[in-house]
Amino acid sequence: MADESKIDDPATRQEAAAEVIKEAKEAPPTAQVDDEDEDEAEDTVATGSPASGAAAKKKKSKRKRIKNALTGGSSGSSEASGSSQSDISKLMNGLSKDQLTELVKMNPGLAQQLGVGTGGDLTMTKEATAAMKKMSLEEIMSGLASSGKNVKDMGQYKFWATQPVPKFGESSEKIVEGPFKIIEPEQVPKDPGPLVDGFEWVTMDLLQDGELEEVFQLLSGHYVEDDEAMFRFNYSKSFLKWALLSPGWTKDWHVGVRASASRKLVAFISAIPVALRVRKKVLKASEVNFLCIHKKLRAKRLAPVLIKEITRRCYRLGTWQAIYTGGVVLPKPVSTCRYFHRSIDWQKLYEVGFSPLPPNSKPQYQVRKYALPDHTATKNLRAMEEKDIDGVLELLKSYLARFEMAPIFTRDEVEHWLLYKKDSTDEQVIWSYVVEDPATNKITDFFSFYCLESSVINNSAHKLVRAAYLFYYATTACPSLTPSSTRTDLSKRLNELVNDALILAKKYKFDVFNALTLLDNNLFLEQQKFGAGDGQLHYYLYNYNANPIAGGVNARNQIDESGSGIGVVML
Ligand code: MYA
Repeated sequence: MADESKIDDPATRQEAAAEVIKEAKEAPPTAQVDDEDEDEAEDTVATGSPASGAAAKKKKSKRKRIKNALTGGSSGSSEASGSSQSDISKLMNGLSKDQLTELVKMNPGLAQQLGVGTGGDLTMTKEATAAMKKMSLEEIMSGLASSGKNVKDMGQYKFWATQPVPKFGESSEKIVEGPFKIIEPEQVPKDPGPLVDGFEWVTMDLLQDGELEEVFQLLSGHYVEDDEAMFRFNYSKSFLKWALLSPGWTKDWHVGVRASASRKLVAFISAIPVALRVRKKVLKASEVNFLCIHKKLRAKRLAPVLIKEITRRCYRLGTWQAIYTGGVVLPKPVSTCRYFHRSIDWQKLYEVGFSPLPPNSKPQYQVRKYALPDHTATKNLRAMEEKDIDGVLELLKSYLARFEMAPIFTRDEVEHWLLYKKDSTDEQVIWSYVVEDPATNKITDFFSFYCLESSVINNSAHKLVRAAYLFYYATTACPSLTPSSTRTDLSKRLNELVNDALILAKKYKFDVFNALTLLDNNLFLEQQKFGAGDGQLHYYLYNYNANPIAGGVNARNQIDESGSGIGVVML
């Protein structure tokens, strides 16, 4: 799944940093800036009266902003990492040198973690940078220092500690990759586990419009929101059909929970099959997505029950591994990517609170900065057609072979995932374009993006943000496909293609264009004016122990020039 992310706002982080310093001055020297206990204490206060509740909420959100300033991101990652080394690198990234100096003076514990003295000027930046460079890929990718004292204890992951997934704190030595456990088919229970009284398992039939509508309604009211609850993903019904009825799909993997009396759908989880290559091995795996529980049923340990049920159903069909993504830190990511956002309609993004106005700028400067031409520039670029399926498949297969983890697409999957059929009654979800060489009729390049809208919560002027997400692309202009091609050639070509993708996204009325630090995206993100987001996406494998894979960000959570090993784009 995607994670709700918006443009990271350095000004807000600077402002929050100032608050951190103010609070640090007022607090005893050993006080930690914020932690879950404090949040919980505030929750209790918030139940007092509506007025005190609002005040407490405001305070909580202020604290959260401070926490975000320190951790540089989602509460999910900070929840698990406390003030780990990786948080510190984000902190350094977010604060000015003066602020950092002052903060370190106020917090000797932090100084110790940074490996610097508490007095005077922060001439430690170089040393701290060097220390960060020494961090293992594992530490960087998981966004956690696995041996750091602030890592959430594995014992606190009551459910995940029992599952065949890697654990935090385990040795970061290179391991021989493979399944955690081999399950005999006869060991797999034939029936679902029990649910609490009043609820029952259902298998959703998404070919029935009524049932599709129910899943849509559940997700549109209760699915992923950003940390400040400003936006919530709004996967359309066409999108859900595209995402969940892909080649090889089975109804059995569309699992719901209904309230027995009202028949209301209150929870959902899904899986689709995927042939996933992790380095040299190809796994017959499932992609688990759209885990969602009605807001009123949260924190009742229903999620582990749903996860166990989808696992049982995958096992029953001989699928022993899975891939899933999320914005929350769980044991233990195989990779971590960062979101980047390219404004298309800057004015609207500003009005809904997605994009900040940078200090010393004016709205009209921002609008001008993100202006795009009306027409694409790449020669022989056109919308993908049915006749292109084989050419795209061949190109994509060779291109994805360069990444450490990538799907192995079939012809049917290329058709399903990439080709928009004009005669379809569904609204368009996927936009794909190819470049055909007129001399050879070969497909030399292609790119695609999909549409995922987000509801804007509590905004009277705008109800939706229409976002394009960069999906798969490939080009022959890369060294492994064309030996005479250099990395500079690849970068140049990708910049041309992505610039055209932006122009097309503007033509189709998208407000923003999102991409992660995966594939070769790092070669164009900055040049194409993508701004760093406040969201991360962690990649996880179930029942498969793999060495970490670079996610395109370094220890400072900034673009890593050496690129990413991730070649899987999840919805
Ligand atoms: S990611 C999208 C997740 N959905 C949302 O964020 C929508 C909004 N939120 C909700 O609906 C709920 O908050 C959810 C949790 C359902 C997320 N992935 O029931 P609880 C653990 C995995 O009391 P709730 C996506 O769809 C948490 O650490 N585990 O909590 C991919 C704790 O365990 P532990 C998660 O808040 C899904 C336990 O759940 C997640 O009411 C991949 C608490 O349960 C999460 N995103 O509900 C699923 N969030 O005690 C795994 C919390 O150990 C698939 N938790 O810390 C694994 C592969 C299975 C197939 C294998 C086949 C071989």
